[in-house]
Amino acid sequence: MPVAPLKPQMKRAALLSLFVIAFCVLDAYSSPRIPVILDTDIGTDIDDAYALALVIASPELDLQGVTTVSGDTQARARLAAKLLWAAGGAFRRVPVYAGEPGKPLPIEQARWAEHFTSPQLKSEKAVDYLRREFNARPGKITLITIGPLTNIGALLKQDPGVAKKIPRIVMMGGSIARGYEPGSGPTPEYNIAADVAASRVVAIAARGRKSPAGVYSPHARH
Ligand SMILES: [Ca+2]
Repeated sequence: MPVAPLKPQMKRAALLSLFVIAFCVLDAYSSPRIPVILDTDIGTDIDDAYALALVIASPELDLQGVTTVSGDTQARARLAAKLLWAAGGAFRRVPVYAGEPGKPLPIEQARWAEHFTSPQLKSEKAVDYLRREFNARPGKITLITIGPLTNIGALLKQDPGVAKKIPRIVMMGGSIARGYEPGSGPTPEYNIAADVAASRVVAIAARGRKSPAGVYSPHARH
């Protein structure tokens, strides 16, 4: 089956995703096997699948779990789980947790994993998993977010004390110096604008931290 070429915006998003994860890898170079949790809205644009594939291919990262966010989170969880299953080995034991379902959105890739099931698909809610993990291993696990911040906002709202137990958040989010198009000004960036209330909770939690949440935006770097 022929693969349709990526739209320019999807290409940019894919490159951004690779950049974000690569930054995390470089930062972790002196400390191999950084434990990470990936929070993703995999399934709409292709960039999140690329990002998960890159995490899988990065021996510097020790993927603890995947949480899904936005729209049909169960379908997104099946996609992530099937990709991890295809990777084989220890990745078949990486747990995947769906977040609260949100407003229905097109998930073009969902058909690939429509009937997929595996023991790594967990029934525990994503926010409960995140709260349990960060409380069990304070200061140890880096959080990578490449979707709207709904799960993270809910986590910090339910348990504000968990913020100091997350050493770093590497986030795809924010438009600081320019927007999506050449010459455009700062634009409400999708992952931030998709859940402004949650983004605000995360930003407030990060304020004043010694190691604040990292926000890496391609628009700020062009
Ligand atoms: Ca995404």
